[in-house]
Amino acid sequence: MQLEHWHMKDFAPGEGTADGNDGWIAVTAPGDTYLALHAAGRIPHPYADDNEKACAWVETREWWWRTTFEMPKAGDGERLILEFEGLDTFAAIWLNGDEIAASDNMFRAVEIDISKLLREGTNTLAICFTPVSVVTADMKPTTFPGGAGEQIVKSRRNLVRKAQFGWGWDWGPCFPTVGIWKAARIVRETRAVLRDVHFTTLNIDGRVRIALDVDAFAASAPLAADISIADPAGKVVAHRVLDLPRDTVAEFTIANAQLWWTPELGGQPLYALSVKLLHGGKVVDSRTLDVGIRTIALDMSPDPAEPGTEFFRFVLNGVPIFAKGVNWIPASSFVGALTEADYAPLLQSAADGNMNMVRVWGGGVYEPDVFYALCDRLGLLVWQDFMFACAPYPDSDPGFVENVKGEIAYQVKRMRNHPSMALWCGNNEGQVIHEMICHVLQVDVPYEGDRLFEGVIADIARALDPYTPYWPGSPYGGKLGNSMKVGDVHDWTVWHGIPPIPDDKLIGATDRSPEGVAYTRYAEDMGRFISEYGIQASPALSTMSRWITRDDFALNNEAFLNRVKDNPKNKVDGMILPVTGLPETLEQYADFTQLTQGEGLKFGIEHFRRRKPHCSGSLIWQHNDSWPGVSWSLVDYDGIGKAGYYFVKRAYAPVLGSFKRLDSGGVEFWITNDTLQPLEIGCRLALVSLKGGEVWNERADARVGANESIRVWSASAERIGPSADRALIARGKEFPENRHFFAAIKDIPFADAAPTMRVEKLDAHGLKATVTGNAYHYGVRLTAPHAATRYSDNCFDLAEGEVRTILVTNAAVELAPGDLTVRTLLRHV
Ligand code: BMA
Repeated sequence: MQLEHWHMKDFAPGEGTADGNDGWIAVTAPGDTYLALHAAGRIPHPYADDNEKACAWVETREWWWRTTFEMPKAGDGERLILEFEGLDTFAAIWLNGDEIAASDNMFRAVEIDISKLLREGTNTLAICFTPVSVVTADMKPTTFPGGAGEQIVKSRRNLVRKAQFGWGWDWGPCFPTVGIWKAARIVRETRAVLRDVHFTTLNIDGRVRIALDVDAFAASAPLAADISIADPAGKVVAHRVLDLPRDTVAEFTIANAQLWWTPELGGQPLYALSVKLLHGGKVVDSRTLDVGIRTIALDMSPDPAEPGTEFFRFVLNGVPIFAKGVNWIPASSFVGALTEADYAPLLQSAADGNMNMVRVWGGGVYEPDVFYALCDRLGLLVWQDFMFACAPYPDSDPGFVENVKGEIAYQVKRMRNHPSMALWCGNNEGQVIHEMICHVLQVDVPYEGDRLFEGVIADIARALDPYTPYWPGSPYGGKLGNSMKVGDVHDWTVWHGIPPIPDDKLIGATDRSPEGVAYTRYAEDMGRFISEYGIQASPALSTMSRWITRDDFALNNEAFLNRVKDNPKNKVDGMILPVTGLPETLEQYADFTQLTQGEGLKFGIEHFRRRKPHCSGSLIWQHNDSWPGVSWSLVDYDGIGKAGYYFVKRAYAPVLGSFKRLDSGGVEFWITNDTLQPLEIGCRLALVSLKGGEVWNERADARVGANESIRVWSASAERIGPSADRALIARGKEFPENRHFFAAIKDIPFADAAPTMRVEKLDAHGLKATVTGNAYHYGVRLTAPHAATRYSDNCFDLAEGEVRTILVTNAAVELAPGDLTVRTLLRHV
């Protein structure tokens, strides 16, 4: 029985009680206190205007949630288990006036046997949530060396097993949630239950293993497990009955196993694993799981072509891959209210963007089962951080460590069966911030957290899931934790101005000058795997204006600056100044920041992919938003892809054709082939004048091996005669068209005119737009007024006479041809 309908009420800390009928507000579980308050008219919408301040009182109150239910008592051989998948966070659980259990970790499930506690008739269940600040008030703080980093370890968040972003981050507001954020239910169990089913692929010849954990709490007859596996067409390909408790493990070899791949390498066939627990021949419990047959490994062998370095590359079914993806943050501050309808389009946009990996970042939450199931279906590998970020953690406090142990075991067991699961990672940026602080302070002390990330957590992850690699942190490797020679890199030279670490040494100091943060500095990054890098851009103006109701909303005023959480709030200026120049209006701000993000990420991705296999991964910071703010996201809170999303989609194509500028002024053209098919490339390189016409055009032929990146063409500066009004264009049927300019975007004389567009209706939810270039158009953007509209491509360049067909769909809204407009993004200052 699901316990969905609850009521909640707030009190001064220590004064709450579940009695009385006044002032209780309806709330659902899973759900969220802030949104329930808003629905009841107690607070304005937390995301609108500067209501963050108006909601600050919520975290200071004690919250009670209560519900009533009726449930027949446990019969012979039965028990009733009250199950909470997640309570946020310091919760005392009361049943019929008695406190029966307590919980202090949002990331652990709570299970209580209530068989003997139930009443005939109505039972009252109540949960008291104590404010976090009350609990942490007496705790000894844990800080970085010298007390550094106080501002990032706010509200003693690191002492509490609760989503760390709740107290605000450099992309999100401060809304520390409280309440029942995951499912709550009572389960009637009979005789015996399946506590866990663990599926593993042992090898790619189809050898798989299923291990069961059974709790036979009142067995009175023989127990058995009926295990079967059906292939994607539904045909049973493996079947066995295990005698329990003697046999708990079954191994099968699936004939002609269809392997699970990322999309550029193959399909995502899912097999249906079914386990039935039999007591005296009767089914008492069962599980069905979608599983995939695949192996995953992390290759960290020496890279002979770059002496002194090690690879950091994922190996899927024996094939080294280049990870193309994004970092994922919680899709709302109010995570308890998210559903599949929120996850599906966001993950689909990652898959549509030619991505094959998503990193679940450690400052958020372990995502719900549906998130990983979607990744399984879409072929998105998951780099899973454990939920620790940018802080030291009290790793010598036995109570804290015990709590973490329970959390890790629960979460690894919950997520390990997914074929998408590619890496367990200790935390986000704990070690690297510590090492940088030690470097600056010239001290040498161990990181508080090492005992967790090198010890406790590593041991549990390896024991419970020996077939998925474990990595202690992100970034990690080398003396300063952000080495280009070993491990993964967070590249924040661009945007934050943090110096790169080419040789286990910091080069220079933080430099936020336009030259210091220029996106061309990605070319200095010789790292193995770039697991974070990014550039901020405005969300669509429609997204901003939906949440900013003030009449005076304008560029850089208070209403606007509330949306910017990074500091200083004008950090973007240094990025865009040399690219597009500074904006004078909100409209220009949106265009300029979006184009700079797009150009910068395109530049970075192309550089990292050309370096394959020495670099084997690019994960952009960040895919999504938790609220309608200004951030590094590619897709804004309303689900609208920024220009950067489309730049990234093209640059992440399985086969990439990209230009590399040489110091000599010459240019090379490279093909990066991430597929397993060797390619015979026959492409055209054209030097065009942006005023019209071609200067020259030639054919380049090349053979590019499977999974290979090579230079296929080059031209000297003399041949090109680089100037602002020229562009090199590459066209070939194997890769998305690409181009190279010879001046900053702001200095290039692009046509102001929009291309011609013809729109046909395909069906109720689909349009086909044909756009034709009248000149060289830069950043052609198609727009429909509805939030979740999808475009097969957008924000692209179109040369004179060139014709492009774009499919426009919206699953929820009927589209009419007149809905679609076209313009070019860039407006000169
Ligand atoms: C990294 C991330 C986040 C942060 C981002 C942008 O540090 O791990 O903590 O939001 O960069 O600054």
